[in-house]
Amino acid sequence: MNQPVQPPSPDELDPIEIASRDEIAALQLTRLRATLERAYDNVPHYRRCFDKACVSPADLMSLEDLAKFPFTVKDDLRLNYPFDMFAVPREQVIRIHASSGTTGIPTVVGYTRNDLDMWAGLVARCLRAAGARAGDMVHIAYGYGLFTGGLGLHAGAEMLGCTVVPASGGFTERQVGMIYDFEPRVIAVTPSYMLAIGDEFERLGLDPRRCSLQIGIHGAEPWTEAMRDEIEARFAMQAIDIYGCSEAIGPGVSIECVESKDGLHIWEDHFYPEIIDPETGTVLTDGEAGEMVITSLTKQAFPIIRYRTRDLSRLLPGTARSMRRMQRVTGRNDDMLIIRGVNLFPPFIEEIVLEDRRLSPHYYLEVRRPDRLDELTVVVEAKPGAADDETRRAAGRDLAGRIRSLIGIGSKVTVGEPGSIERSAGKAKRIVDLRPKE
Ligand code: DLL
Repeated sequence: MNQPVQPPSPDELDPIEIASRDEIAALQLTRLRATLERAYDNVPHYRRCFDKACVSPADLMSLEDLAKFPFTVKDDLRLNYPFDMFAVPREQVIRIHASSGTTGIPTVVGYTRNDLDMWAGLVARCLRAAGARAGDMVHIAYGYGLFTGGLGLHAGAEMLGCTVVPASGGFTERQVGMIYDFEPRVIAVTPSYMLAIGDEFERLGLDPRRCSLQIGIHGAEPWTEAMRDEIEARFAMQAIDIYGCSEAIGPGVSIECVESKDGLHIWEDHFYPEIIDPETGTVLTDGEAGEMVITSLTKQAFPIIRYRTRDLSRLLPGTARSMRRMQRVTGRNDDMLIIRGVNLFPPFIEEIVLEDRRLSPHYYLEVRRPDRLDELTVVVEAKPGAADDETRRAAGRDLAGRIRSLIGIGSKVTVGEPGSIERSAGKAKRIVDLRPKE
C-alpha cells in the first residue's frame, strides 16, 4: 500500500484556485490584454508579427480573439538570440535560463524580480497541490544551472517553507545516501532518473519501499501511467506529474492534485492554454487532442504569445480545482517517428515494455533506414531476475510480437543485461535516430 497523502484543505489554497470560471475568465482577459500590449510595445519581433498579421492588442475583445494573433515558435526565439525577445531593459532581468535544443543555438529566457517571485509562488502552489507542506524536506534531483528544473523547484519549495536539499542530478550513490540519511518526504526528479535512483537503492541492498519518500514530483519528459505504477510500486509513494517548459516559465505551468491524479491543473491565472490542430493551426475545442499552445498572462521580462510547445495533449474541465486540466502529455511532435506510415511516440512502446515483468523500464528506440525503409529497434534491459540468455531472448520475441499486434509494425528488439543502458541524470534520451539526414 502506498502511504496516503493528505491534500491541502480549501483554506490553504489561493482563492483563485477555487474561483468560479467567470472570475477566472475575467482575470484572464484583463491580463491577456496587458500582455499583448506589453509584447507589442516592447518587443520588436511581436510588433512586426502583429503588424504583418494586421492585428493589434486593441483587437482582443474576448479570450477567443487570441486566435487572431500569430503563433510563436522555437525558431523565433533562436532568431532573436540572445535577448531580443525581452520586454524590459536587460538590467531589469535578474535571471537567465536557456535550453540547448538539438540545433546548437540555445533559446534564452529571462525573468525580472517579479517574474521570479511569481514563478516561486506557482511552484509552491504545485508542491502544495501534490500534498507537500511547510516543514517538509524536499530533495531536488533535477539539474541545477541553465535548465529551469532545479532552480525552479528550489525557489518554490523554499517559498512553501520546506527544507530544501539541492542535490541536482548525478552521483546516484550519493543521492541514495542523502535520502537515506536525511529522510526527505518529497523528491523532485525526472521519472526516468527516479527509476535509476531506485536501481541504486537495490544495488546497495536497501529497500526503496522502506525509505522516507511519500511524494515524487515528476516531469520534464513524457512518461506513462504504466511508469507511474512502476514508480509507486517501487517506492510506496505518490508519483505526481508536473509540467512546464522554459519558454512558458519552467516547471509549474500545471500539476496533478494528489487527491485526484486525473490530469494536470493548469494555473490559468498565469497562463492561457489553447489546443490546436498541429497541421492547420486551428484552435480545437476542449476535449480534442492536439498541440498545446501557451500564452503567458503575467510575465514581465519574457512575455510569450501563443507559443507552440509541440507537446500533444487535450484540455479537460477542472475537478479538484476550477482551473482546467491538461491530459498527461502523450508525446512531442518532434519525437514522433513515422515507421512505415505508422505514427509512433516513445510512450506507446513504454506502456508495452512495462506490461512485461521480465523487462525493466529503461529503454530507447533506435531508427535506421537501411533500404529506404525505416527500421525500428527497441533496446531495453532485462530485470535482474530475468537476465539469462534464454529469458532475454524470449522476452525480446514476445515484445516484438506485442508491438506488431498493438501498433502494427515490425521491429527488432534487443534485450540487454541489467545496467546495460546508460542512465541519464536528467531527461532520458528515448530516440536514437541513425537515419541519414535528408
Ligand atoms: O522541462 C521544465 C520542467 C522542469 C518541467 C521540471 C517539469 C519538471 P524544458 O527543458 O524547456 O523545461 O523542456 C520542456 O519538456 O515542452 C515537454 O516536451 C517536456 N515536458 C516537461 N514536463 C513534462 C511532463 C522543462 N510532465 C519540455 N510530461 C516540454 C511530458 C514534459 N513532457
